[in-house]
Amino acid sequence: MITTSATYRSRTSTEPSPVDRVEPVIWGDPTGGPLTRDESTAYERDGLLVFEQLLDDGEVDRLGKDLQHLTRDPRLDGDDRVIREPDGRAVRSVFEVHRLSDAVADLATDPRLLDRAEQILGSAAYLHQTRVNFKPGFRGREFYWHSDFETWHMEDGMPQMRAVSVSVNLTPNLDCNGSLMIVPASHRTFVGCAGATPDEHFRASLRQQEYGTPSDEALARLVEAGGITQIQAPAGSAVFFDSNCMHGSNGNITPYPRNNVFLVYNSVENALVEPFGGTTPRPSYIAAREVHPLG
Ligand code: 6CS
Ligand code: FE
Repeated sequence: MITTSATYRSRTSTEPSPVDRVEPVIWGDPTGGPLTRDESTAYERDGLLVFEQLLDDGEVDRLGKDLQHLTRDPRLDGDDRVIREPDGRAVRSVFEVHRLSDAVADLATDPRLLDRAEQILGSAAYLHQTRVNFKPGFRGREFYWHSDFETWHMEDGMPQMRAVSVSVNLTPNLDCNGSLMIVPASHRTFVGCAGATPDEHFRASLRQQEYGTPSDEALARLVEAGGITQIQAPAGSAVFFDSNCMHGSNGNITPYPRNNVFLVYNSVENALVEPFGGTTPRPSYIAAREVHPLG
């Protein structure tokens, strides 16, 4: 089973009809561990799993200190890996953080993450993308609804739905501070989006995404079927979610920062090819084009 530009169509002049996922959700042995049978069943069904406080306070503090330094590091002034909010002030994201932080590099190969990811992917894994998304108190802006796979397929050339994101909470993710919202079971439907991808789209989309977002009708249909799970979990928790989950997060006007580090594990058998949307491949700090197996 390979996917072609005809399998999952998007970024067309009018919105294509949603299509059913053709790939498995768990590519490895669902009972082969470390995921329990119940966890595998839940991941197959919902496309997400939450492991509360997988990391201890000391590990979270080390990550937090490393990543906060990045926002003040003069060596990163003008670095394209640092994405600021649309108002140009607060830092919104820093990409390729596994190269900038030893704590994140260690986390990426931590068996508590990597072993689960490789079971889901059914193969060795490499890092497609790493980032820290800061959502500072008072000023953190929203991430509009989207499927990561839709972007990674169309703009990076990711062939199949065989990647898993792990979001590790560095601060408490509350109901009020812009915590991640995922539509359960949305990973089973590919929702194509209307609108041709602008050149160098990433320069705008990483600040505020307007292309590669579902229509109100398509989003409402997914939510009608699966609801919305708002991931409220303490610092140190890890959320595993399928590359094609529809997800987003609200802005943060509370005093409580919502900082999460994201590691995207891709199967070594799912290496990027030419973008299916026909655009120029995005830079490697957003989408790694060399495969370096982690195991
Ligand atoms: O385009 C991307 O790869 C990034 N954009 C979003 C909104 N989620 C995934 C990733 O951070
Ligand atoms: Fe995303």
